[in-house]
Amino acid sequence: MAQIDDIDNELIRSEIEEFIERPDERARMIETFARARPSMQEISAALIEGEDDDVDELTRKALDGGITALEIMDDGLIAAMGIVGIKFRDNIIFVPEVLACARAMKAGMAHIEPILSESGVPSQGMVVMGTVKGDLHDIGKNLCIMLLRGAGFEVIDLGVDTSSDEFIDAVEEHQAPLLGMSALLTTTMPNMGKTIEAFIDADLRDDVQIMVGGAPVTQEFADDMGADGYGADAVACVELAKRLMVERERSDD
Ligand code: B12
Repeated sequence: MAQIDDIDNELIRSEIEEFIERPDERARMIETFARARPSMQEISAALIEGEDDDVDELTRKALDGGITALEIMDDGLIAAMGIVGIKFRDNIIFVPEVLACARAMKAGMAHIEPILSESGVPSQGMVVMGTVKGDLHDIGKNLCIMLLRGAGFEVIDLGVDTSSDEFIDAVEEHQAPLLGMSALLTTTMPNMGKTIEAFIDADLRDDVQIMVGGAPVTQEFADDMGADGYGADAVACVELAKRLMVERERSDD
């Protein structure tokens, strides 16, 4: 088991010691950052401080130094968002600070997006993606989109606050076989189920495979609302999309 002193970066060490109180979360954070290389910890520290210029610069340097975009995404950017999320939940920081962190996250994502979205493989199919009605969180959805594009999927991004009608119109217009919905709020999660019901009412449910995700979503919730699949992270989202496409092709035969 990793120890706090295994983490190189002083700011990360003090953030964990000062703000991460729950033993399970503390152990998870120590484990995550202890295995991240120092340059990734530096990116995380800059993101936690909401320093978008520094994240921009450090991400560019890391890529120039040969670190992969996927490692930067996982060990630099997403890892840092874990600490930001806990501090937000525990009222240590508030919306303006989180917005600064989100801006810093986007500054890093701007560098890794072209790389992760670059695909040398033939088209795997069309996916419509959006964050559900009432929900403005888009960082996780955007990461999923980057990796989907990188895996060869064509993605129509409907952005945030997407109504059932907008999802239906986009699926119909693009004849998309796959739809992905993201929700980060417990209050907006039910809008995923409502959208699935809207597809049933429009007699379109059999035409599209529906996948769902977002921090509060679980496999159980996905099953209950009648989704075809749930993915816990962006890598799982791509695996799921591939699996659902194969299942669809089999059922078309
Ligand atoms: C950043 C953030 C914000 C930013 C959003 C900026 C942006 N452009 O996205 C801002 C400041 C705007 C914000 C606002 C609010 N937020 Co907020 N926010 C967060 C925070 C800290 C991080 C979310 C994030 O980006 N995580 C990092 C990404 C990479 O993870 P992710 O989104 O989970 O995505 C991954 C997976 O879930 C999966 N995935 C995601 N989507 C999909 C889709 C599919 C199909 C698949 C397969 C997989 C998948 O893959 C992704 C990549 O690995 C979370 C805390 C947390 N623990 O989640 C709170 C959090 C979600 N927010 C919360 C709240 C309460 C709010 C506000 C109501 C606060 C307020 N009082 O105004 C508002 C709501 C605004 C609205 N209407 O949406 C609460 C929700 C609590 C709840 N029970 O519902 C949280 C949990 C914080 C807390 N209190 O603990 N927030």
